[in-house]
Amino acid sequence: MRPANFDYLAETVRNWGRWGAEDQRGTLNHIGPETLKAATETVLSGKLFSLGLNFDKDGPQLGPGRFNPKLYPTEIMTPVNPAYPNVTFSDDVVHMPLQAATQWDALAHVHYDGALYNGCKTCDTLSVKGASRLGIEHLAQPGIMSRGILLDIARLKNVERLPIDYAISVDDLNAACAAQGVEPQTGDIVLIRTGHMRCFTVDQDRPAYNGLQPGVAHHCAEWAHDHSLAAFCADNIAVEVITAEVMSAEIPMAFHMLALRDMGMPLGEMFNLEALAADCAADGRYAFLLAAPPIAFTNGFGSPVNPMALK
Ligand code: UVW
Repeated sequence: MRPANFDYLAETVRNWGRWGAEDQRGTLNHIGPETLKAATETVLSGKLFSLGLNFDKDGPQLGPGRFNPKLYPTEIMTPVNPAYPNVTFSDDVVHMPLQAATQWDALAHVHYDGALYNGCKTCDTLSVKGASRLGIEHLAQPGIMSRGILLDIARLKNVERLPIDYAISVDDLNAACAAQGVEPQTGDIVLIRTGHMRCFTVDQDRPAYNGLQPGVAHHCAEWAHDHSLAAFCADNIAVEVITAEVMSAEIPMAFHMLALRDMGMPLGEMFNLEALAADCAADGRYAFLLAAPPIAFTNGFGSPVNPMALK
């Protein structure tokens, strides 16, 4: 069976054609010059937070499909000019999935019923060459920057981390906005803190981090649509709640499908929100300037990112 109300939600949130038949940036179109100018007004303290995990062999992946990055130096202390061997350079190569750690999902990342965002047919779009449309390069030009708002659901519930089967509801999102003093605005990028990141960063328990996990329920897509959000990110692997039920439904990972395929809304995953959340709790300010530019891997289904929040 399809998840509850799935077809109604899909029709309600679908943005196909809204920004033209050729559009490949989806809800990032909600970010205009006025949004960006207003976003800079949230910068008051000059405190900067990196929300990215390190990319290395000790990353969050379990393999074999998605594995942790392998770094190979290809030049080590090679003289720039053999005449002066005491002046050298070093280079390296990295072998890694674009989904290895903190990442953006491109709009081509998921589909159902033969179509991707904006009605792009999968048979015309997806191949061994990657995504001929909706690849990550379209989100990278001119990049992703906007006002970010943190909704710390773990703090709202007074826990360090949400239970692994916790499905964040629209009521939770509204309650977090009220408790944390933020009102979602057009073009905002919402960051959801579940606390699940601590399975990896504190417990170093990769199977637990990759396993069942708290996150948003699929009907939160309508909330994102109603608020004209630009993107949705979280500290877990999948943004959405991952339970046996979510994975065994006829449309598994329904929030992914509604967000990426119907809305054209990029998803940011494995954002490390711990330090930012502590600072927001300390000063009571949950809005900031967020810069999270993907790398323009042409035809790519995703991109690593080192998001930065400036308060
Ligand atoms: C899938 O692979 C479907 O999801 P994620 O974006 O969480 O990696």
